[in-house]
Amino acid sequence: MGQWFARLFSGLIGTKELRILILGLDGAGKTTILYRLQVGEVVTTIPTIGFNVETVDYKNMRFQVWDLGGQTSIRPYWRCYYSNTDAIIYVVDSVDRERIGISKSELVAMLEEEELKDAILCVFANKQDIEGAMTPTEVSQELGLSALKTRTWAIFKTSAVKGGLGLEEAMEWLCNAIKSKQ
Ligand SMILES: Nc1nc2c(ncn2[C@@H]2O[C@H](COP(=O)(O)OP(=O)(O)OP(=O)(O)O)[C@@H](O)[C@H]2O)c(=O)[nH]1
Ligand SMILES: [Mg+2]
Repeated sequence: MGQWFARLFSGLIGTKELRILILGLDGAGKTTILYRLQVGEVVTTIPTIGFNVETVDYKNMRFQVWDLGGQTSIRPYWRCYYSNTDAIIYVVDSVDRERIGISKSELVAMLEEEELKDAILCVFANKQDIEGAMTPTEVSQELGLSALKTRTWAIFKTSAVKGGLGLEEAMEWLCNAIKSKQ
């Protein structure tokens, strides 16, 4: 019994919760993705004012996932959450060609932050189930991702609603990227 407890405790102490931020413009699908990852279902969302935070377990890893509101007036508060972040999931509405430039400037500004200099970047080119969505290659070009020299990054095509397309693959990459940094 004593040994069993000891094992249980050493297991828990050894489990470091990794910190992930989900960022992106309003309406990109951040909250939908958070709950798709956590409960595996599409939930009905309302625009996030403030944040949602949930624990997500994935392949022996435990993540504390923060989903922040993306509206223009709320974006300045993103920086309050930057410290100790292991990875950023940056969600793009691949149908929103009009605001892809704004999405790029927010991303560029964020990546210049000292607190995020070691954070892994995983871009979700979301809403791929909608016809006319930009491909990941287009999204990558629009965001200027090829200019990132020192950052560990990748882009995935996702749909938070249609069978959770791409989410599994993206999480798999993220877990491996985090592991190889540790
Ligand atoms: N077709 C489609 N709709 C999606 C997808 N992901 C999210 N949505 C829809 O997009 C709308 C906005 O989704 P949210 O998850 O609330 O967006 P958000 O990024 O959290 O927005 P803020 O909280 O305002 O920053 C909702 O109606 C979602 O159902 C997707 O992959 N495909
Ligand atoms: Mg939201």
